[in-house]
Amino acid sequence: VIVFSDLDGTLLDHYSYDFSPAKSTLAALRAINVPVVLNTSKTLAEVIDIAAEMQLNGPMIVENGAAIYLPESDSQVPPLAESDVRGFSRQTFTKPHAYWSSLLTEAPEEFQPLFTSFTELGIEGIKQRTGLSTEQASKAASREFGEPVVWHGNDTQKQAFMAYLRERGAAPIEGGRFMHVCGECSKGDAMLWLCDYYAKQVYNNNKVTSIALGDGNNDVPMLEVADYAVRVKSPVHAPPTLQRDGNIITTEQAGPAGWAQALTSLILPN
Ligand code: 2M8
Ligand code: MG
Ligand code: MG
Repeated sequence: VIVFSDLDGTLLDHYSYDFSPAKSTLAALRAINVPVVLNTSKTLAEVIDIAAEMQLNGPMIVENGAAIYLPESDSQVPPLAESDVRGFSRQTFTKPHAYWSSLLTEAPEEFQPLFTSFTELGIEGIKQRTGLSTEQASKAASREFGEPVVWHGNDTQKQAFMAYLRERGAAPIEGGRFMHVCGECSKGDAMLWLCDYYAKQVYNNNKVTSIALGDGNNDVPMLEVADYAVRVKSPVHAPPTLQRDGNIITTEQAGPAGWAQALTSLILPN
């Protein structure tokens, strides 16, 4: 079994970014050697800190499936294709940040007043929008792949903007607060890639059972294709709509408390 988890609104409280209600469950999963792979919109710089606090030292999926990073210190999982990237090996699934951010600066005049990119927001703007500290906000700003934007327009305008981006190879996806503009990567594709890698490289060709947990629309791609989908309740929006049949759990509690509750009932011995 491998657990794939979103952060904001899922393993981290939507408002406070606290994960203490999930601490004992994280420890219990560690004790039975079940990997917990963070699968998030956040950047590598942000995830490094959070993984350390959670005592997770395995692979992590960053920026909505844009890349997988594996610490070189992980002795269980063999290194990924690209080696020696600041202490990690890496597998990437999309073009770099400069490509997607110039797509935004070059977008037609009519769209420009309708959005503000992370680059335009700057550290102060990111802090205001997210409640992150200066240090955390500057780590959130260090995008390597996609570019988050704040959307100011209406829904019709949003559909037109997203269609414009899609025609140019982007696959925009909405997180809890921002629209993320990146290539055709997803949390689901990266998750399946990593399951396959574990099966071949770590588990002697035995199939991996995946459990995905998320609260938002950007989690749908992984919730659709995981063996078990856990929709963690959000205090701010309805649970994402899924097309799949079966093995869907919707938690009663929000955020990390719901996370812990679902994993306790799914895999931990009572
Ligand atoms: C952004 O991600 C969240 C994910 O749902 C969002 O779109 O609301 C990212 O910029 C991430 O890097 C940042 O940490 C987070 C902070 O709320 O916002
Ligand atoms: Mg989320
Ligand atoms: Mg603008």
